[in-house]
Amino acid sequence: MTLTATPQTIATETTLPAGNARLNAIVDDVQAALIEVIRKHRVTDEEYRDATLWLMNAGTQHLEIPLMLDVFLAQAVDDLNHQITEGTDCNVEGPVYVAGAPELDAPCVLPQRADEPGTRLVFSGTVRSCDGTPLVDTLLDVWQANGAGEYSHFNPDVPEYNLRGKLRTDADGRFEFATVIPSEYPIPLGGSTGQLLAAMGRTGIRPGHIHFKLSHPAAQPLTTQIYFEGDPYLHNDVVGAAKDSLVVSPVHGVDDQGRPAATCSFDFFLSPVS
Ligand code: MBD
Ligand code: FE
Repeated sequence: MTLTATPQTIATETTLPAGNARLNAIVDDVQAALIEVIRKHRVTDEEYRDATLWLMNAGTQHLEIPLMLDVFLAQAVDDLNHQITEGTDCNVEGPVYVAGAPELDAPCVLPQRADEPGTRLVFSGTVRSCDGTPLVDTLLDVWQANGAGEYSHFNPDVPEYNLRGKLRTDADGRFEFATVIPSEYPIPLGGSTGQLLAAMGRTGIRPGHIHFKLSHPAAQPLTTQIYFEGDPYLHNDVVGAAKDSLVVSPVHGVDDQGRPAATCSFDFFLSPVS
């Protein structure tokens, strides 16, 4: 008798009525999609074992699984769940958000060192509802890397809460804070995600960006990121998250001490609570 390599149908266990039907359907589809990949690329025993080891290693590294999922899947989930036609586009939260950033009073300056790497930047703008009404007292939770691509809490040399802070819009819905322009940024590449990207020949770089979480009682919360015109990685983002609608054009000049400095502005529009 000759054995054929005809794919067998998947032998799945029968499921009990108490099982979660949605979970069942999703896990079945994930399994079917991966089996499709295995068949399409004729995955070998050795490759299967390598993948198992790679995942096992990732699981032993702090924050490596969330980083890996954010690199490959987060923007798809984000886009699907925020298909809002009005309002500012959303963008992935990413793995480096830290709760508990200090609340800043006007004039707001994101916590930073005297010699913080990066061009000085004053970022201003407004927060409005989609009909244009200023949203007074909107909370903006802001976090970013510096001009050397370093985030606090993820780089041992950077002080806690460096370039992280919370501020509020004023009576006209305006906000303003002083910071530095974040540079293009290699995601943390020291673990399994970096190992995979390097093996694939990818550089693992994101365009420079500032993260925002905006909240106001009369509006839907918004998590997004702002990018900078001219950044060479805008269309070559390892996470595939950068969107044209979220790009600002900084105006370059000098500050009152003659140092290079820039300004930029962005108006956020929040969707009404449904
Ligand atoms: C980041 O800083 C980030 O913003 C995303 C989305 C993924 C990895 C690192
Ligand atoms: Fe980031």
